Amino acid sequence: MAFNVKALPKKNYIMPGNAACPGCPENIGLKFVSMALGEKATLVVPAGCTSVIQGLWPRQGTSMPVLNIVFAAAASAASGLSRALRIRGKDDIVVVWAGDGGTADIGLQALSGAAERGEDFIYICVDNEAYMNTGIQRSSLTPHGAWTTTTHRGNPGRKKPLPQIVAAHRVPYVATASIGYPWDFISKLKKAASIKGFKYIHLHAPCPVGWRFDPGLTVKIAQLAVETGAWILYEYENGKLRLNPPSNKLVDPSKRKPLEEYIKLQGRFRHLTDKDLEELKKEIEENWREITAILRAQGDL
Ligand SMILES: Cc1ncc(C[n+]2csc(CCOP(=O)(O)OP(=O)(O)O)c2C)c(N)n1
Ligand code: SF4
Repeated sequence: MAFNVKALPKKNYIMPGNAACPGCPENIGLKFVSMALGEKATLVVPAGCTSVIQGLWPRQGTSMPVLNIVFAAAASAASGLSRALRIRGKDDIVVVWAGDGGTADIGLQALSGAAERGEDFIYICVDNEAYMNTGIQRSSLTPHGAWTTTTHRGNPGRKKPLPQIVAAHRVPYVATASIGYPWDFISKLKKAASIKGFKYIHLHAPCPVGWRFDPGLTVKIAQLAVETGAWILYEYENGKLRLNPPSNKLVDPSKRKPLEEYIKLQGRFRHLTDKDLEELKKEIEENWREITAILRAQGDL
């Protein structure tokens, strides 16, 4: 959705001096949420880094209203909040802001229920690919081979295809996004806000602490994930899939940067064996194959 950059709110909704680590992707992403939705957004935040950085009075670091809630209940609380606001005639936008652990593991049941009921809110999974707030434990969104404190030799599993799982609920809007592509994320937020019903945005959010990289590299690593094809930017609108720039130019693998450029900057992949690297590449190719098969079936490729 096109938007006028000059018309974005000038107000700073994310306060300086909050408790985030330097280079925190959750803070960066939340700033974009506030730029896209401004006064209209009410956040529902389950346990995780953001609940500690932004949600806990008196240290709250955002001027957006925040409802802190237990892990399993984020999507249920957002359902109730959104319904109550509508009954009162208010058009505030309820936004769940939950980590990958809080979404793909502990909050999945409530998320699925809200999606299936067609509740009217935006669910954002801020995916830093591990349970960061409690010390970098593996989640079901940790990629293959990544070190975490519970996978010392590298994650033997692979990343759960959560956006596809949510899309299978036939909700009106599902998108992937990245903190390295703010215009794409902001326009997806604005589009989601204009649609009635359940909207899901899966935000890729590289974490310097858990991924072991220099905090000055957060945005670069987010961009490399997309440029190497490890993270694909797309959206489903009423069931129709579309690739978004720059991923729409990367269907041909020869157009992508080598995966090694993304991997080599991260300490969590330092121990990676050639076999692990091949496995990771295989997984990424499978993701692309699935996406391109859908585009072909739609007649768009
Ligand atoms: C039911 C329950 N289990 C465990 C915890 C402890 N806990 C608090 S934050 C957290 C990690 C959250 O990870 P994630 O959702 O990925 O968000 P992140 O910290 O990475 O932002 C855990 C396990 C909890 N608060 N509630
Ligand atoms: S651990 Fe990562 S996600 Fe959590 S506050 Fe620090 S930089 Fe942000």
